[in-house]
Amino acid sequence: MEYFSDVKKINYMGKDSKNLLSFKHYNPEEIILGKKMKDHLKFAMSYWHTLTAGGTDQFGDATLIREWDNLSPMEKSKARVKAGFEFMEKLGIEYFCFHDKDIAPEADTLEEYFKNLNEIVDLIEAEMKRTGIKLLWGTSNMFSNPRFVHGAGTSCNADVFAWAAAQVKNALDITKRLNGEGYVFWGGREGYETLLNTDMKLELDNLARLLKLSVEYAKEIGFEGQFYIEPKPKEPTKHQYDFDVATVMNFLRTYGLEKKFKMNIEANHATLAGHTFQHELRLARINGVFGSVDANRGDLLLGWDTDQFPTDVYDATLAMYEILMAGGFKEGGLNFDAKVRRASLDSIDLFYAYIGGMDTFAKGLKVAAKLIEDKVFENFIEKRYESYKVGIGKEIVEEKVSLKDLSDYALKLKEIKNCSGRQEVLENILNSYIY
Ligand code: XUL
Ligand code: CO
Repeated sequence: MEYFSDVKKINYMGKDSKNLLSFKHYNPEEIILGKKMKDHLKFAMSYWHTLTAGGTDQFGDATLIREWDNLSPMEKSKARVKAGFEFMEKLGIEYFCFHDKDIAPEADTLEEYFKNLNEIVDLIEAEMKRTGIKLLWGTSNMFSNPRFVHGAGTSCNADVFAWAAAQVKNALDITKRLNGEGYVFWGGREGYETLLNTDMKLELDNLARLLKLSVEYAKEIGFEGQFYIEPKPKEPTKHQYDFDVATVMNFLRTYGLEKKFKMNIEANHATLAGHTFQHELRLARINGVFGSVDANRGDLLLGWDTDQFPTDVYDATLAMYEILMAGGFKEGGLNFDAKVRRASLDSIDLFYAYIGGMDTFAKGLKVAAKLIEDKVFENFIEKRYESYKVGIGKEIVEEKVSLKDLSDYALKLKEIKNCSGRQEVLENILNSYIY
């Protein structure tokens, strides 16, 4: 059965095409900086937003009607697998990401839940074999079920900690079985509502314990994929422990986990933390912890995690600039952690959304590659900091001077001359590359 029969394979038709079901910039086989566009971008479909989301929000019920809505829970899960692979094939998307809960119905007992999961994983495995589509990363949903009301690894209830451990164990088994390139921890409820009832130290220690146990188990089963933490400052909790890249790096270093994890950076989480997407990518890059990306965008006027599809070429260019400068994706990729608006009622809107996101990042990639080829920012930055290449600057960098040496040097200075930062002209140059 075909689930999206009104859509055929989406092809690249170039920027002047009027066909709304075509790519204007994403030309998968085109070579950019010596590599195919599709291998630079490694686009992935998010199972949850694409196949299970119904358009609910804090005030309203589901609005999005799908072919599989009226099926029994297991049949619905099977239909979603088929629809998901058809969707990815039609868009030429080669990766997907999922939470355990996205693919199979939960049950009263863990045993039954794992049985459901296994049955669906069989089907996913067969579809992966048929299509060559790969798993970018797996994860476990430890935030939706009421049992996680106080958190998962950070719950005050040790039984919940054990349940979470069981879910992670099973999700790691599945991810390994499906040759997943990575495994993500996003701590949706790993945070607090009020410190009046919270043992912050124990919660953080326990969160680290859960991560350590997971790393150990991965070793035991021979899972060699990359582990990621996905930072987010808040929502659903008032304060989430994985606040931003800097906070997560400090956490990992505190608990000796820094060599085991990289970052999965989401655009909308960065802005919620008061940073730009580029800032979070840059910080990860310069610290060697850049891993993967959840591409989306928020809405400045709303201020919560709206998870909209990325359409801003400026942001995508700067993101691709950081990604290329980090050496590009290795185990990671570009997962569209984005959903259509609840008024975008039809299945075809999913295609328009992905086409827009893919074209935006393809254009961003092309512009970023050109900027890097021409060393636009590198040359400027190199010149801006040239005082550290010679004389006193060189000695500072080589750590050959004491505070007293510097003081003696400064006392002899007659005048200090600063150069312009040239922000406006750099912005103009960036725009001229985009236009
Ligand atoms: C929530 C979010 C998650 C993670 C995976 O804001 O981004 O979907 O990406 O758990
Ligand atoms: Co995400």
